[in-house]
Amino acid sequence: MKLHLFSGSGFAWRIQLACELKGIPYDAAYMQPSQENLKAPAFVELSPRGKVPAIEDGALALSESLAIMAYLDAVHPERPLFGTTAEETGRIWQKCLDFDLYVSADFIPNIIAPILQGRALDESDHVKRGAEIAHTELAKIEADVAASGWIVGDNVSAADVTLYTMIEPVLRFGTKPEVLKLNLGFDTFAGRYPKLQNWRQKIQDLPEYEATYPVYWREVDQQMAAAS
Ligand SMILES: N[C@@H](CCC(=O)N[C@@H](CS)C(=O)NCC(=O)O)C(=O)O
Repeated sequence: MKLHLFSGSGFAWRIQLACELKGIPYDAAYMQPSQENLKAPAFVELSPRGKVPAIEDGALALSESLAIMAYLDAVHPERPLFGTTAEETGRIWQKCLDFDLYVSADFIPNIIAPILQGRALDESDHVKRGAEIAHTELAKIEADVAASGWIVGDNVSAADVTLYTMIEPVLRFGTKPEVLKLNLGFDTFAGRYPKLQNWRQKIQDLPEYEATYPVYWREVDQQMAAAS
Protein backbone atom coordinates (compact mmCIF):
# COMPACT_ATOMS: atom_id res chain seq x y z
CA MET A 1 0.00 0.00 0.00
CA LYS A 2 1.18 3.51 -0.81
CA LEU A 3 0.27 6.45 1.43
CA HIS A 4 0.45 9.92 -0.11
CA LEU A 5 1.13 12.55 2.52
CA PHE A 6 3.11 15.53 3.57
CA SER A 7 4.79 15.78 6.93
CA GLY A 8 2.85 17.80 9.47
CA SER A 9 -0.57 16.95 7.99
CA GLY A 10 -2.73 15.91 10.94
CA PHE A 11 -5.13 14.09 8.62
CA ALA A 12 -2.31 12.01 7.16
CA TRP A 13 -0.95 11.36 10.66
CA ARG A 14 -4.21 9.49 11.35
CA ILE A 15 -3.36 6.94 8.68
CA GLN A 16 0.21 6.56 9.90
CA LEU A 17 -1.07 5.93 13.43
CA ALA A 18 -3.74 3.52 12.22
CA CYS A 19 -1.20 1.57 10.14
CA GLU A 20 1.33 1.38 12.97
CA LEU A 21 -1.28 0.34 15.53
CA LYS A 22 -2.57 -2.39 13.23
CA GLY A 23 0.82 -3.45 11.91
CA ILE A 24 -0.01 -2.64 8.28
CA PRO A 25 3.10 -2.05 6.16
CA TYR A 26 3.03 0.89 3.76
CA ASP A 27 5.26 3.02 1.57
CA ALA A 28 5.11 6.68 2.47
CA ALA A 29 5.06 8.88 -0.64
CA TYR A 30 5.95 12.30 0.76
CA MET A 31 5.10 15.33 -1.37
CA GLN A 32 5.75 19.04 -1.03
CA PRO A 33 2.44 20.65 -0.01
CA SER A 34 2.24 23.04 -2.97
CA GLN A 35 -1.02 23.64 -4.82
CA GLU A 36 0.82 22.62 -7.98
CA ASN A 37 1.47 19.16 -6.53
CA LEU A 38 -1.83 18.76 -4.72
CA LYS A 39 -4.01 19.86 -7.62
CA ALA A 40 -2.01 18.10 -10.34
CA PRO A 41 -4.39 15.96 -12.46
CA ALA A 42 -2.54 12.73 -11.59
CA PHE A 43 -2.96 13.39 -7.86
CA VAL A 44 -6.58 14.57 -8.22
CA GLU A 45 -7.32 11.20 -9.79
CA LEU A 46 -6.32 9.62 -6.47
CA SER A 47 -7.80 12.32 -4.24
CA PRO A 48 -10.61 14.25 -5.98
CA ARG A 49 -10.22 17.34 -3.78
CA GLY A 50 -6.46 17.31 -4.12
CA LYS A 51 -5.82 16.76 -0.41
CA VAL A 52 -3.71 14.34 1.60
CA PRO A 53 -3.99 11.66 2.80
CA ALA A 54 -4.69 9.37 -0.11
CA ILE A 55 -3.84 5.72 -0.43
CA GLU A 56 -3.33 3.36 -3.30
CA ASP A 57 -3.93 -0.25 -2.41
CA GLY A 58 -3.81 -2.45 -5.50
CA ALA A 59 -6.33 -0.98 -7.92
CA LEU A 60 -8.07 1.06 -5.22
CA ALA A 61 -7.39 4.76 -4.70
CA LEU A 62 -8.99 6.26 -1.61
CA SER A 63 -8.96 9.65 0.06
CA GLU A 64 -10.59 11.10 3.22
CA SER A 65 -8.85 10.03 6.40
CA LEU A 66 -11.91 8.55 8.13
CA ALA A 67 -12.81 6.53 5.03
CA ILE A 68 -9.23 5.26 4.79
CA MET A 69 -9.18 4.24 8.47
CA ALA A 70 -12.52 2.42 8.04
CA TYR A 71 -11.21 0.65 4.92
CA LEU A 72 -8.01 -0.43 6.67
CA ASP A 73 -10.02 -1.70 9.64
CA ALA A 74 -12.23 -3.77 7.34
CA VAL A 75 -9.28 -5.27 5.42
CA HIS A 76 -7.19 -5.86 8.55
CA PRO A 77 -9.68 -6.65 11.33
CA GLU A 78 -7.05 -7.43 13.95
CA ARG A 79 -6.75 -4.74 16.64
CA PRO A 80 -10.03 -3.10 15.62
CA LEU A 81 -10.12 0.69 15.59
CA PHE A 82 -13.89 0.93 15.10
CA GLY A 83 -15.00 -1.23 18.02
CA THR A 84 -15.98 -4.81 18.58
CA THR A 85 -19.71 -4.36 19.14
CA ALA A 86 -22.36 -2.51 17.15
CA GLU A 87 -22.78 -0.04 20.01
CA GLU A 88 -19.07 0.66 20.21
CA THR A 89 -18.84 1.10 16.44
CA GLY A 90 -21.67 3.63 16.52
CA ARG A 91 -20.15 5.52 19.44
CA ILE A 92 -16.71 5.65 17.83
CA TRP A 93 -18.17 6.93 14.55
CA GLN A 94 -20.21 9.51 16.43
CA LYS A 95 -17.03 10.87 18.03
CA CYS A 96 -15.02 10.77 14.78
CA LEU A 97 -17.68 12.74 12.93
CA ASP A 98 -18.23 15.14 15.81
CA PHE A 99 -14.50 15.87 15.98
CA ASP A 100 -14.23 16.34 12.22
CA LEU A 101 -17.42 18.28 11.55
CA TYR A 102 -17.45 20.56 14.59
CA VAL A 103 -14.13 20.59 16.49
CA SER A 104 -11.81 20.63 13.50
CA ALA A 105 -14.08 23.23 11.87
CA ASP A 106 -12.92 25.58 14.65
CA PHE A 107 -9.35 24.40 15.21
CA ILE A 108 -8.17 24.60 11.60
CA PRO A 109 -9.51 27.87 10.15
CA ASN A 110 -9.61 29.85 13.39
CA ILE A 111 -6.40 28.77 15.15
CA ILE A 112 -3.98 26.57 13.21
CA ALA A 113 -4.17 28.27 9.79
CA PRO A 114 -3.82 31.88 11.01
CA ILE A 115 -0.83 30.93 13.18
CA LEU A 116 0.87 28.85 10.48
CA GLN A 117 0.30 31.57 7.90
CA GLY A 118 1.73 34.25 10.20
CA ARG A 119 -1.47 36.30 10.43
CA ALA A 120 -2.54 35.44 14.02
CA LEU A 121 -1.39 38.73 15.52
CA ASP A 122 -3.11 40.77 12.79
CA GLU A 123 -6.28 38.73 13.24
CA SER A 124 -6.05 38.47 17.02
CA ASP A 125 -9.80 38.92 17.71
CA HIS A 126 -10.61 36.12 15.30
CA VAL A 127 -7.98 33.79 16.77
CA LYS A 128 -9.00 34.59 20.37
CA ARG A 129 -12.64 33.85 19.53
CA GLY A 130 -11.48 30.59 17.93
CA ALA A 131 -9.60 29.71 21.12
CA GLU A 132 -12.70 30.41 23.23
CA ILE A 133 -14.72 28.01 21.09
CA ALA A 134 -11.87 25.49 21.29
CA HIS A 135 -11.91 25.63 25.10
CA THR A 136 -15.68 25.08 25.16
CA GLU A 137 -15.18 22.01 22.98
CA LEU A 138 -12.19 20.75 24.99
CA ALA A 139 -14.14 21.08 28.25
CA LYS A 140 -16.94 18.96 26.77
CA ILE A 141 -14.47 16.33 25.57
CA GLU A 142 -12.68 16.35 28.96
CA ALA A 143 -15.98 15.63 30.70
CA ASP A 144 -16.69 12.74 28.35
CA VAL A 145 -13.39 10.81 28.47
CA ALA A 146 -14.21 7.14 29.25
CA ALA A 147 -13.29 5.62 32.63
CA SER A 148 -10.54 3.70 30.81
CA GLY A 149 -8.84 6.97 29.88
CA TRP A 150 -9.60 6.41 26.16
CA ILE A 151 -12.26 8.40 24.33
CA VAL A 152 -14.59 5.41 23.81
CA GLY A 153 -14.46 1.99 25.46
CA ASP A 154 -11.43 0.22 26.87
CA ASN A 155 -9.00 0.48 23.98
CA VAL A 156 -7.40 2.97 21.66
CA SER A 157 -9.81 3.54 18.76
CA ALA A 158 -10.30 5.67 15.66
CA ALA A 159 -11.90 8.28 17.94
CA ASP A 160 -8.58 8.70 19.79
CA VAL A 161 -6.60 8.81 16.56
CA THR A 162 -8.98 11.37 15.03
CA LEU A 163 -8.89 13.70 18.02
CA TYR A 164 -5.21 13.34 18.87
CA THR A 165 -4.03 14.40 15.43
CA MET A 166 -6.13 17.57 15.72
CA ILE A 167 -5.20 18.47 19.30
CA GLU A 168 -1.44 18.14 18.87
CA PRO A 169 -1.19 20.79 16.11
CA VAL A 170 -3.33 23.18 18.19
CA LEU A 171 -1.06 22.71 21.21
CA ARG A 172 2.09 22.96 19.14
CA PHE A 173 1.14 26.09 17.19
CA GLY A 174 -1.07 27.65 19.87
CA THR A 175 1.89 27.77 22.28
CA LYS A 176 4.45 29.27 19.89
CA PRO A 177 6.34 32.06 21.68
CA GLU A 178 5.01 34.73 19.30
CA VAL A 179 1.36 33.85 19.99
CA LEU A 180 1.66 33.45 23.79
CA LYS A 181 0.83 37.14 24.14
CA LEU A 182 -2.65 36.42 22.77
CA ASN A 183 -3.33 34.36 25.93
CA LEU A 184 -5.06 31.61 24.01
CA GLY A 185 -4.86 29.35 27.07
CA PHE A 186 -3.21 26.35 25.40
CA ASP A 187 -0.02 26.65 27.47
CA THR A 188 -2.07 25.69 30.55
CA PHE A 189 -3.69 22.70 28.82
CA ALA A 190 -2.29 20.09 31.25
CA GLY A 191 -3.74 21.77 34.35
CA ARG A 192 -6.98 22.72 32.68
CA TYR A 193 -7.73 19.34 31.12
CA PRO A 194 -6.10 16.68 33.34
CA LYS A 195 -8.02 13.78 31.79
CA LEU A 196 -7.08 14.87 28.28
CA GLN A 197 -3.48 15.36 29.37
CA ASN A 198 -3.46 11.81 30.76
CA TRP A 199 -5.03 10.65 27.48
CA ARG A 200 -2.32 12.39 25.44
CA GLN A 201 0.28 10.62 27.54
CA LYS A 202 -1.43 7.25 26.98
CA ILE A 203 -1.17 7.78 23.22
CA GLN A 204 2.43 8.96 23.40
CA ASP A 205 3.28 5.89 25.51
CA LEU A 206 1.98 3.49 22.87
CA PRO A 207 5.01 1.66 21.45
CA GLU A 208 3.76 2.39 17.91
CA TYR A 209 3.56 6.15 18.47
CA GLU A 210 7.17 7.23 18.02
CA ALA A 211 7.43 6.01 14.42
CA THR A 212 4.51 8.25 13.43
CA TYR A 213 5.75 11.53 14.90
CA PRO A 214 5.89 14.02 12.00
CA VAL A 215 9.37 14.05 10.47
CA TYR A 216 9.24 17.81 9.93
CA TRP A 217 8.23 18.49 13.53
CA ARG A 218 11.12 16.32 14.74
CA GLU A 219 13.58 18.27 12.59
CA VAL A 220 12.29 21.59 13.97
CA ASP A 221 12.38 20.22 17.55
CA GLN A 222 16.00 19.16 17.07
CA GLN A 223 16.99 22.54 15.61
CA MET A 224 15.34 24.35 18.53
CA ALA A 225 17.00 22.05 21.06
CA ALA A 226 20.40 22.65 19.41
CA ALA A 227 19.84 26.43 19.39
CA SER A 228 18.89 26.65 23.08
N1 LIG B 1 -11.40 15.74 5.17
C1 LIG B 1 -10.07 15.47 4.71
C2 LIG B 1 -9.19 16.67 5.01
C3 LIG B 1 -7.81 16.53 4.37
C4 LIG B 1 -7.04 17.84 4.40
O1 LIG B 1 -7.60 18.92 4.65
N2 LIG B 1 -5.75 17.73 4.13
C5 LIG B 1 -4.91 18.92 4.07
C6 LIG B 1 -3.59 18.65 4.78
S1 LIG B 1 -3.76 18.51 6.53
C7 LIG B 1 -4.58 19.22 2.63
O2 LIG B 1 -4.25 18.34 1.88
N3 LIG B 1 -4.65 20.51 2.26
C8 LIG B 1 -4.24 20.98 0.99
C9 LIG B 1 -5.30 21.76 0.27
O3 LIG B 1 -6.44 21.81 0.74
O4 LIG B 1 -4.97 22.31 -0.77
C10 LIG B 1 -9.54 14.20 5.38
O5 LIG B 1 -10.05 13.84 6.46
O6 LIG B 1 -8.67 13.52 4.82
